Parts: sequence; structure tokens; C-alpha cells
Amino acid sequence: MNQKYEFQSICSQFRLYGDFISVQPYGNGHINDTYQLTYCQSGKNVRYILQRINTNVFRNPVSLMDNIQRVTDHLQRKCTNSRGTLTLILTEKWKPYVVDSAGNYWRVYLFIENAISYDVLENEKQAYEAAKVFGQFQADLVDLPGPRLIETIPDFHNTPARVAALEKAVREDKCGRAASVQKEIDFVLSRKDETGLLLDLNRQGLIPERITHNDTKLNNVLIDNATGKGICVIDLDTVMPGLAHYDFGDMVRTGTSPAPEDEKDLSRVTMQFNMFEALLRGYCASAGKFLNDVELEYLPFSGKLITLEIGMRFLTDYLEGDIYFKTHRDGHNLDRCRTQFKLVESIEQQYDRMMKLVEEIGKDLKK
Ligand code: ADP
Ligand code: GN1
Ligand code: MG
Repeated sequence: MNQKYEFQSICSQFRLYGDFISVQPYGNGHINDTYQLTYCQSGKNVRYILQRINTNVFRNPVSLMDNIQRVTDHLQRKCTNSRGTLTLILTEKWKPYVVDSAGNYWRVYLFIENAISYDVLENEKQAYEAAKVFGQFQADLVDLPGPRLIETIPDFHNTPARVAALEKAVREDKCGRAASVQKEIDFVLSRKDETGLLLDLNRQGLIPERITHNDTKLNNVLIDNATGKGICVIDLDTVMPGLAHYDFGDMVRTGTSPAPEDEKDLSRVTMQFNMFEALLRGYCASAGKFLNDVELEYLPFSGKLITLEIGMRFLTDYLEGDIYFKTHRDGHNLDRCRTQFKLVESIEQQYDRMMKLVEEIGKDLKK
């Protein structure tokens, strides 16, 4: 492996014991650089996750790590087993991160063994389990003590602001790509009026601010290999104040289609109702106890909104020259955008049925 970073020097500053064995790139995240780190401890190989925080995206890594430390400490106090939450490894100086000589920020977590994260879910049980764990995550953070968490990315789910960013990218058209994606631009503009709906409800006091994960892509939850149970929420960089809908919406975006996020064959992209139902039931099994009636009513809408929002972020990045999300081929962001918009259409087609289901579940919750 190309030793781009001074791994041994970085790792030596964390409280990691035994002999350093190896470090290898790991996972499919679009933002941070993730590595699997192996140490030999008393003859046994032990794995860790080492991550370089993307500071182009997270401009204040010190506050971000403070958020994560507060959240993981709080979750650990509630958790009965060591695999139920991420565990940070601190440095020799008891800090949760190391800054290397080039100014990169690094952190280390215990590796959660015998569990897997899925880019595409295989069945309803996985959907139910993953959604239940994300709902429990929100429930566990309801009583987080101390000041409001820092917004690690301000306006992260402010959809109207995301539309404005797209419009700016279209005006500037830095890469001369706008004309070729007029259809996708129009797709967003024709739905622009709906994009402020959740923020309006929040301003009217109908849906409250909560502590939310904000990046509940289904590969950000680990599922136990043996039992199939959802065990741990990972990727905590965007845990901050938000609306419950941001989390449920992203579950619908990433958990209902049988095709991957960057599928080129759009005929494969569809919102599978059975998967939506499993997500909704799983989420309500844990979050049902604190959601109010309006929050519940707008869960189907959140699926549509967040899918549209992430689609427009991919489109914006395509227009700006692929500078935000990691890409692995030409047109990758555009492919991702198109799958999102296809999914939005599929959600729109099944919307009445989704609303009926949420109504039914709402009645059951009250029994
Ligand atoms: P990104 O922000 O780039 O998405 P993540 O924190 O989600 O990075 O990590 C990328 C991948 O690494 C995850 O999808 C998961 O497969 C794996 N991973 C992350 N943390 C752990 C952990 N503590 N134990 C096991 N696997 C992990
Ligand atoms: C990024 O970090 P990762 O890969 O889990 C992004 C999310 C997007 C997602 C799209 C901080 O998530 O907002 O929904 O890609 N994270 C950030 O796949 O921008
Ligand atoms: Mg991730």
C-alpha cells in the first residue's frame, strides 16, 4: 500500500497496545478515509478502525470530536454490551484525536467484530432491525446532558438552502455541464415549493428539534452476523440538532430500493413497499414512544424529501466538478443523482398507500 501518511507515528500516539501489524483501506464511505488497523496483542490479532476526518467537509474537527465524545459516553452509560455503541480510543494525552505533521485529524475506534453493514439491504428483517436501531439511537439521546451539540455542518438538511446551492452551481456552470442535465435541474425546480415544508412545521412549533444522526444511510448501521439483529449505529460525524424526519427519510432513500445508490440501469430502481413497511415498523418500534402525531404523519414525506435532497446534492457536485463526494468513475455523481430522482418518482407513485400505512400504525401506537 502506498504509505501516503505516517501511519506508525499517528498510531503510536493512541492508547493502542501490542505490535502494529497492518493498516488497510476499509469500507465504502463517501467522505472520510477509513482504514482497518491490526495490532497483535498477546498473540492475538485485534482490529481497530482508523479514520482521517475530511476537514474540507467538517471544518471544525475539534468540536466535531467533542460532539462524538459526549454522544458515545452517554450511549455507553445506557448500553449493556460493548458492541452497542462506538468506543473511541484516546491518545496518550487523553484526547479523542491526533493531528499529524501535515495537519490531518485522525481518530481510532474499537472495531466491532462479527457484524456487517449493507450497501443494499437483502430482506425486510434487515430493514426492520436497522430502522429500530436508528430509532433507539434518537431515543437514547433525548436526555443528553449539557449544551446544544455543535452543528458540524450548518444547514446540512436545509433543503431550500440545498436548492439555492444547486441554482448557484447552474448559474456558474463551472464545468460547462448544465445544458446536458436540464432534465434533472427541471426535476428539482418543479418540486421546489415542497422543499421547505418540514422547516415550516418546525417554525410553527408542530415538530420539535431533536438530536438526530443525519446520515442514516443503511450502511451506517452494523447488523450482527449470527443473529441478524441491528447492533450499532456508526458514522457519528453528523450527529447534531435536527428533525426526526432527516433520519427516517434517509432510511427510505437507502433501504427501499433493490439497486445500489449509483445504479446505471434505472429500471432496477424502485421503492419496494414491503421494505418501506419494514422500515416504518422498525423505526416506530423504538421511536414510536416519543414521536408526536405530526412527526408521524410526515414520515412518508421525509422519504421523498431526503431522497430529492441527496439527489440534488449529487447533481450540484456534478456541476461543480465532483469536489465533495468521492467518485470512482466519470459521471458517477450524475448516475447517483439519477437513481435518487427515479426513487423520488417511485415514492410519489406509491404515496397514498404509504400515508395509509402510517395512519394505521399511528392508531396501533395509541392502543
Ligand atoms: P464515512 O463517513 O466515510 O461513511 P464510516 O464511519 O461510515 O465512514 O466508515 C466507513 C465504513 O467502515 C462503514 O460503512 C463500516 O463498514 C466500517 N466501520 C466504521 N466504523 C466501524 C467500526 N467501529 N467497526 C467495524 N466497522 C466499522
Ligand atoms: C455521505 O459519509 P457517508 O458516505 O456515510 C454524506 C451523506 C450522503 C451520503 C450519500 C457528511 O455519507 O450526507 O447522504 O454520502 N455525508 C456527508 O451516499 O456529506
Ligand atoms: Mg458512512
